[in-house]
Amino acid sequence: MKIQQVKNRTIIENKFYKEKADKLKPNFNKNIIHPISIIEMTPDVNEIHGWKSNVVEPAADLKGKDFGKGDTFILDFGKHLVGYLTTNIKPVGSPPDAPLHLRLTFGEMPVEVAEPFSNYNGWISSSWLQEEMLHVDVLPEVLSLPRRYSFRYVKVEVLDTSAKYRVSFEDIYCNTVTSADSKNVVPLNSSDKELNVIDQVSINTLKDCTQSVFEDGPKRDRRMWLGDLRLQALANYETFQNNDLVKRCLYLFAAVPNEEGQIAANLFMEPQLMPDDTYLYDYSLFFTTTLYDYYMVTKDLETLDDLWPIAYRQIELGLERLDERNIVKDDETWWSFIDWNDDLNKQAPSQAILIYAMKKAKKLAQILNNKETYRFLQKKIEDVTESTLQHLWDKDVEFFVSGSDYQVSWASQVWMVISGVLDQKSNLKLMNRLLTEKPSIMMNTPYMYHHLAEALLLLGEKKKTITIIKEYWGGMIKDGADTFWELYNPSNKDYSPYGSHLINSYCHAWSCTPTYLIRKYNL
Ligand code: RAM
Repeated sequence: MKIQQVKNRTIIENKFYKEKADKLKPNFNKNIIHPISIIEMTPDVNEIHGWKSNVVEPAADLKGKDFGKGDTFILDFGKHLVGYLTTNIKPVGSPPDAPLHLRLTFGEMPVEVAEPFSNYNGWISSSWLQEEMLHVDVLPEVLSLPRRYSFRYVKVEVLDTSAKYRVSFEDIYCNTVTSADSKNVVPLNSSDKELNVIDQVSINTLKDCTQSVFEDGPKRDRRMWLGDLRLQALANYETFQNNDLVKRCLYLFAAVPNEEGQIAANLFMEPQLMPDDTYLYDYSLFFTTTLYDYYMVTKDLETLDDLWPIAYRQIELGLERLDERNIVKDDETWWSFIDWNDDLNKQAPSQAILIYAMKKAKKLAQILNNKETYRFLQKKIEDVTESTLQHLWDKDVEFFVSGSDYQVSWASQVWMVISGVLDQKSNLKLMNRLLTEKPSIMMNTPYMYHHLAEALLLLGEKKKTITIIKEYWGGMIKDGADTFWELYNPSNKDYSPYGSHLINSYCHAWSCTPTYLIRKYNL
């Protein structure tokens, strides 16, 4: 696994862009949600991660109960929520002669409240695990937790009261937050019930990730990544139509490039706008394509005009990585994301993404009547496409190959189809070969599955896509998802690139696209 730390970098802040973004800060919609049930988690090998939740009694029954040292209960709020928890705690018995010591654990999935977090041994920070230990000195108390949590389940553990008093939890609720407005969503009303459910779960996923910016996941990383933004924006156009938020996010990314003009892979919003020191070859290029998508939906020429220089700069930087053959250089110094898969070679999919981005940029140049750039891109696209076919297409295996080992992966074929280097007939043949040959370098994320689905839809393969959507995203629902997950490998459901599924995000932006695929392509 690679961690990028760029030393001595300079950020060139663009105040004009930043001010435009600031003016577009969204309003939040809030809602108070109470838990539905008190549950218990029981081990079950047939359930994902080995845990099944069983209802013990309605959450309303909590009111008559009191708890002392060592007592625990788990609440199920019935659906995934993002927001702030409040509970009204009262003492029962003698006057409280010692503080109340509590632990609260929040879980998007049963496993997070069923297994101790001390089991976690992954390589990213354990501080992402959602847990709160606190002392309450004065009772009664209306306790409102300052941190925002992303959860469906809450485990309450009374670590201690005293021998003389116990506590009751009179009320517990979550104040949910999102800047998405559900009133804007037109119901799908498909005759296919399964697609309606998948559409709704996609919308719930997008809603919970839509905050002051489009976040990747409200549990983790709680920040905006360009690859996620691109897909969220597409799903958003078909649903919440929060187009000003897409605009805000584009200006935010544009406001803090490095000294070369490269846009960072992700941004922090607090304590002030700050780019991460991670730069991904593919994500930077997606700035240009996200601007293209935004313009096509909104026809907002002013924004296109403003952002075109920095959007075009990403293409120039992408082209700088080409070797003398016009092939993206593959070495140890770069990181292109593509998918979570340590065995995946990124060269061919990155080459395809460069071509895809150049094609979008060419259209933008045409819209802006920038003839010189248009002609330049036209020629470049031809040259790079020709080189791709010459050096990366293997006539014998009839697949695109990547890297010095000539690797055949799903990602390379899918991206080459999306970029349109072959004609439609050959693309169709390639996708059919891919689906029957099933190369061993598979896909691990809904992010990559989205691209598989989109590649098929670009070829008009609706039936095959519906099957994939039902098997893959529908599979998550069967495994308990009420928002879609960051990672899902149906043949290894414990998969995590971080070393433990406890830390995976179970409401993840890049997973929200079935609503886009279903609505955009009339599935
Ligand atoms: C992870 C997150 C995020 C993604 C990056 C590349 O940190 O899942 O969504 O964009 O990886």
